[in-house]
Amino acid sequence: MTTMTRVEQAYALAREQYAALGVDCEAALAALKGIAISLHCWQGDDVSGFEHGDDLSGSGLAATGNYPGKARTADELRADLEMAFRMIPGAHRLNLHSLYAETGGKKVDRDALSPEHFANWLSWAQGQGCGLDFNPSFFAHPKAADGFTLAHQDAGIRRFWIDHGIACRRIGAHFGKVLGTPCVTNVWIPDGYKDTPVDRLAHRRLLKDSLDAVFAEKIDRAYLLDAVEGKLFGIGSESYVAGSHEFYIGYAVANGTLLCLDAGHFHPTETIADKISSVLLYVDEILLHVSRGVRWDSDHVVVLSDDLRAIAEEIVRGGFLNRVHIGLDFFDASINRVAAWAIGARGMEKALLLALLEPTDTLRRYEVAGDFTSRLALLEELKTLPAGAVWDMYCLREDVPLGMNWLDEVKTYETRVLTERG
Ligand code: RNT
Ligand code: ZN
Repeated sequence: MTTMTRVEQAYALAREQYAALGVDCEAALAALKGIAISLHCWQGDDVSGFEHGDDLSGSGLAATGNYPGKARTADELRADLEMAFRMIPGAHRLNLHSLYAETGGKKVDRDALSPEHFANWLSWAQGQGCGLDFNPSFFAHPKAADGFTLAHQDAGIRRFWIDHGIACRRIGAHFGKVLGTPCVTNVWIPDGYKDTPVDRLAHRRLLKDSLDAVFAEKIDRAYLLDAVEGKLFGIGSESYVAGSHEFYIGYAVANGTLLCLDAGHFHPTETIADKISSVLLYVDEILLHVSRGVRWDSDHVVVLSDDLRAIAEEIVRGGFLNRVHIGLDFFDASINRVAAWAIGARGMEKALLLALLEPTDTLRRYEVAGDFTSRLALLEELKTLPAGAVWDMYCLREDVPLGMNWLDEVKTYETRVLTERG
């Protein structure tokens, strides 16, 4: 039997099995094809960027591992991204950080960045047919060395970072306008204290004012969607982070920005899945940074965990697919970086597929009727239905390697391209 026949036959059987529960596999696949995941550029080079300036110390972030072959230039990073995109079914987006500017060897400080420094990225995105998302980079810079940026006590330092934020919104808007799809531009800052502060309010006041200055310019939402990302703690900011979750919930509600929920930014047993239906009662849209914390905000590669499934279920069950922007945020330097992108993005896609294959109406009916026995029994039954056959069919149709074949291609790429980088 050829692989194609096997996949088609398995899919036909799976389709019947799902249909018996009232689930339409074709509708699920059509919905999945419409979901774009924003692939984060920073997995490709351990959040290094091309400024060749400061490292991540003071940012609260850490990429651990020394797997060979990390991208050293924008061309290498783009080649790696193209390779990763070929392993992921569907049409997706790229999420860029301002650190990845190409300034042609000229030193251009962050407050002076403009669309011209991202011209290669933009024409690459046009060629790939992918949308772009963007992030100002408030770290890995001498003016962020003491751990404060927008909430710094020093007005001059705040001004520098405000100007960076303003510059990045204009770059994002330019991307959105040229590509015809709004650019989600996300503000995350590291600002915080290692040890217990006395004044928890002062920096938050400063941050609020700085954000107001960053967002003062009105920009059409058809081009730019502003998002703000909170955090519980970072390395070196264990006791206090000015931009906490509550701070940004308030800010997003009061100012009409998107709220970004990063799966690694809460207490270790706290999941973001349960937050989605709450915050979407008060903000129009949200951004997710899908990540996997292991004991801390470790940014491990996303896998098909219960947490990930719960996130996808909440998006699908709530009918929120058009209000939730899904971005990935992890950086593992201990494994092949292209494979890391592929594993994480494919995991996210699989979680969405599983959620789309759920007979939610039936489950809801049980719930409303108080028949929790049937609800639990059906949820358990669903776990062993042949979703893998539906996934294989999706990969086949999207012309992506089936099963583990994608890894063979990535390994070949590693031998031919990555190990050559020395
Ligand atoms: C840091 C935040 C932030 C970064 C990226 C690089 O804790 O999650 O989103 O990971 O901007
Ligand atoms: Zn994040």
